[in-house]
Amino acid sequence: MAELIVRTAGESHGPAVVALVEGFPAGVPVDTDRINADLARRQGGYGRGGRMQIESDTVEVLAGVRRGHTLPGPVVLVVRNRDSRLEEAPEVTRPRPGHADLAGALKYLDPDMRSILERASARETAGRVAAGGLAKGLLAAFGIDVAAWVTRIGNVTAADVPAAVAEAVRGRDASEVACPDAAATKAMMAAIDAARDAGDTLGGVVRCTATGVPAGLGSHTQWTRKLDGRLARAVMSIQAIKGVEIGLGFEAAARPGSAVHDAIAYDASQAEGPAAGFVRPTNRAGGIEGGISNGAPIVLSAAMKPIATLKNPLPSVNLATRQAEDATYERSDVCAVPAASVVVEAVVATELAAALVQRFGGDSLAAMQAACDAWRRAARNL
Ligand code: EPS
Repeated sequence: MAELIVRTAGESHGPAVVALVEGFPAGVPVDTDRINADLARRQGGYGRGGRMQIESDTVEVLAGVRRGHTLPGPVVLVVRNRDSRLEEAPEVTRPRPGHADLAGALKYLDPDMRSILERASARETAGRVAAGGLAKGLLAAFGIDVAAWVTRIGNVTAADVPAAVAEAVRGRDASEVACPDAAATKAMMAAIDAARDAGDTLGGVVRCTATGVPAGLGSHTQWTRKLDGRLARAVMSIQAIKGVEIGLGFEAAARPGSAVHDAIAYDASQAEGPAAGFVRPTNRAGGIEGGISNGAPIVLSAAMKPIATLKNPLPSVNLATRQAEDATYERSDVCAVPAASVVVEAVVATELAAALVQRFGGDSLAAMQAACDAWRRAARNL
């Protein structure tokens, strides 16, 4: 069975971050301008630190693309690091609480945690965003669009987010913190300034929506194939993400069933749509029931913890002496939630592309589209 898999390689201060994309269908248009626009968005956001002044991320295609379209073979995408100084970077012996430092040192029995943090760093997500850009090209051919934005930073929550995705995206793109609510944007920036002044960091919440997803992605037949499980795993694997909710998420636990589940209606005018005319006046399930997409937009939220590198560090222990010392401080970001929103978008796009390949076969875009069209015709006559 066709399987789309994305792997990355590369250290934060090594020569490059690389993404290897296997099982991607042939004949999909590759828009490097669009990938570069996502890479630029990932670098931005109020609260980023000095590193992003150095980098200027752009994608290089090393394999798997000819004349602007994917070949059947694997695709290799490269994002070079300007701040490449892995050999010279100093040893790190005072682990930062909340970072991979200590757990990694104990696992690999290496007291120089440089060997851990370089790969644990969120720099790796440049590779996942590049691969996500490729996946977005496949999704676009099926009318699927994925968009994410920030709904919370620290204790500031967006109150006024437009229901229409295109409008929310316009608001997001005008905001310094990728939040569609202009008033909340100002308060979020003030909260980031206050955290910076205190030598502290801030986390937040990202909301992601995928529209146009046809019913039938994922499967109830095996836990490994459930779409919600796959999305949750992909999003939870992003650096610093500590919670993922689909649809109502934790709120569903507090409500009676009648206020959680989405009533079903039929609207013949939407027979060509992603649910073949079966519509829902509400979408509290977030577009997934029984591990299968139901044709409604997929909606998920992700909670990001504050960055673990603190200018005003927490107590730690020097591994070389076993003496109590403050944790290491290295140049870092105060808040990277806007960047994380771009990464969430990318991994959701990748996971949906993988589910689409599993559903409609992965040899070529044309074959997948023919299979999808055949399913749409049959679903209308269900
Ligand atoms: C990171 C520390 C900072 C961030 C980095 C993640 O890098 P540096 O140590 O070079 O200042 O800027 O994020 C990126 C480089 C990126 O591209 O997102 C960390 O410790 O995780």
